Amino acid sequence: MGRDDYARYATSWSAPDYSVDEDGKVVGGYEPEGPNNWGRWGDDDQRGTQNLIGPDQRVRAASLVQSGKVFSLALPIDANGPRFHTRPAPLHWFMMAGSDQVVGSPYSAADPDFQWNDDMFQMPLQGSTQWDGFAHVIYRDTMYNGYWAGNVTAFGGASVLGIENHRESFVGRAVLGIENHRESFVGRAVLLDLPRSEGSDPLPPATVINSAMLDRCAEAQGAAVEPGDIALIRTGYMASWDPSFTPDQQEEYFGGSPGFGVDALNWCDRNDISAVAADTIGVEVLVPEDPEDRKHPVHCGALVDRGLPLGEFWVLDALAADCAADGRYEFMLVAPPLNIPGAVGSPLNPIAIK
Ligand code: UVW
Repeated sequence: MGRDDYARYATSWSAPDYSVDEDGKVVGGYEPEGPNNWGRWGDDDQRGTQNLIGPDQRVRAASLVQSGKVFSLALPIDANGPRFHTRPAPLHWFMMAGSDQVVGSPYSAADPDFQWNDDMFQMPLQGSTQWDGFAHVIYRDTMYNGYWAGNVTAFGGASVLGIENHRESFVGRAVLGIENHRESFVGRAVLLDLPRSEGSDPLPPATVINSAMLDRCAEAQGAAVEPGDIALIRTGYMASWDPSFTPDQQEEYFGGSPGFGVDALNWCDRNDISAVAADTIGVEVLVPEDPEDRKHPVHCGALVDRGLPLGEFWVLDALAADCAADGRYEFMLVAPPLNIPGAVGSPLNPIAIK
């Protein structure tokens, strides 16, 4: 039993028409025909456009800190946040509570005056404010830079392209002597407040964001986009989320998300953008424009072809209000993922500092 064609399942199975080399890369299979970054930072690169941020960009970003204002761009992680119904709500429970010790537990015997609480948390890594890593999306069995989908298993996780490639590891620093350039997502960011420049807050459902709209917004804001910038895209759509939505209503809500059309990725290429984060479930417009194109063409074009990370469910309203008030849409962003080896994405608490 298995698959006899892309996206078709059958009781028969044919061997794929490609092979996989000793580096875990597909040979003779999918290769992007359009813009892509495969090989741009080496055949073994697993950081993609985050290579566009180095020490110089971070120094530039730090020079933008003027007022000392700090904005967390994360949702509270609870059952109320926007979340697709295939991704369960977070579970939060306690292994130990001080109240157990107050009423008498074995641990209160030795020192009845010392008590503590210990808790535990379980959640889908794609279930709140997050980064999509490159192993999140596969097209024709292939991921960014040509890595084979078989490198990610339920048992072993992502043996390539895991989110930990965006963190400087202890081994990297202390043993291999790698310089501290692998801490991704710390740099200069620019907020593009599209509802403000387009005169509709939120953007109407299913609005396709294209290059012209992004240029128009940057110009209206007087924002200079620089190579290596992380682009934060506000649509205003998150405000219409209702935690009491039924699964059908959730489908309808997410299925009308405004977001990037494929042309917006050309804007990212032209500006050497190092990552894109939005206040929607997928950055990408839903439903995508062209039914003949790949199912999620922006996910494929960004994560698979370009190695361009996507941030989803970022909370941008308070930051946008402050940017409108002081006219400064550029700031320093500190947004590293959690270091979960083998994970394909990560929740995080992005911090904008102005
Ligand atoms: C997919 O598109 C598969 O998921 P997400 O929007 O969470 O990246």
